[in-house]
Amino acid sequence: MIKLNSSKDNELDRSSGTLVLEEDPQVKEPPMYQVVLLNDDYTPMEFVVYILQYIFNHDHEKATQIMMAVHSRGKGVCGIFPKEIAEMKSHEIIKMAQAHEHPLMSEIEPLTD
Ligand code: TYC
Repeated sequence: MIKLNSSKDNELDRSSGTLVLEEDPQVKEPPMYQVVLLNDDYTPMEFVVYILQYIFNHDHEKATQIMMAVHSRGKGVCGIFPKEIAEMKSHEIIKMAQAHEHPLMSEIEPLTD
């Protein structure tokens, strides 16, 4: 068995036959962020569905499901990305909403693992 280890150098645990490799910081995954959509009383449902298809490539059924979850629960996750991409997509939602004079809002939240 091979285990990844962030603190120790490579070592072999002979009793269990486990090779413990030092983690390479260059191959560590970036911290991930959720793009969250917030409900409001004015943005048309079809506009939200359109945004979810256009910015997140969700199909119409998935986009409708996310929109309805946000509509009934107050907020919901549109997707999970590295921080810079999550920020870009969240800004894109707000820009498109403003361009159409809808109050639709989005934020990003770090994913704690
Ligand atoms: N609540 C809105 C309506 O009834 C629809 C809506 C859904 C708005 C999701 C924002 O993030 C949202 N027209």
